[in-house]
Amino acid sequence: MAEETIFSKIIRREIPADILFQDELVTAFRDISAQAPSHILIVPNHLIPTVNDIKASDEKALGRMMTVAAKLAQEEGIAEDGYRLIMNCNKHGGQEVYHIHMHLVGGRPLGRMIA
Ligand code: DGP
Repeated sequence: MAEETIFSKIIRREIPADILFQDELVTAFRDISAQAPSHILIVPNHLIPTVNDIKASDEKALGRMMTVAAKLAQEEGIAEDGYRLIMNCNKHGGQEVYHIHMHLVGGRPLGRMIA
């Protein structure tokens, strides 16, 4: 059984966060250490520790994460200029919180990035 992270407490609204969207599958909230004018984390409500742990039964939540990313990009006013969606996995990927999350980052030019 994977251990819960701080994100489960945010999802259950046990600790404060700037939540922008929540439904039965996903929650989106502003990153506490924003790297750009818009920096939002979109997470499944149920715990999946890393991308390596994703199962077919998670596909509905993962699809909703993409739909919500597109909706929030529109609402943030960054859709036309563009933005980046990032999911870090494990140590080499720079993952710090072991509850999968998609970073939605935009509001400034981000430059080319592979690593
Ligand atoms: P990653 O390195 O991909 O695991 O990114 C984790 C992100 O989570 C990092 O950008 C900072 C953010 N974060 C960590 N703890 C909290 C928190 O308690 N609240 C919020 N809003 N964001 C957090």
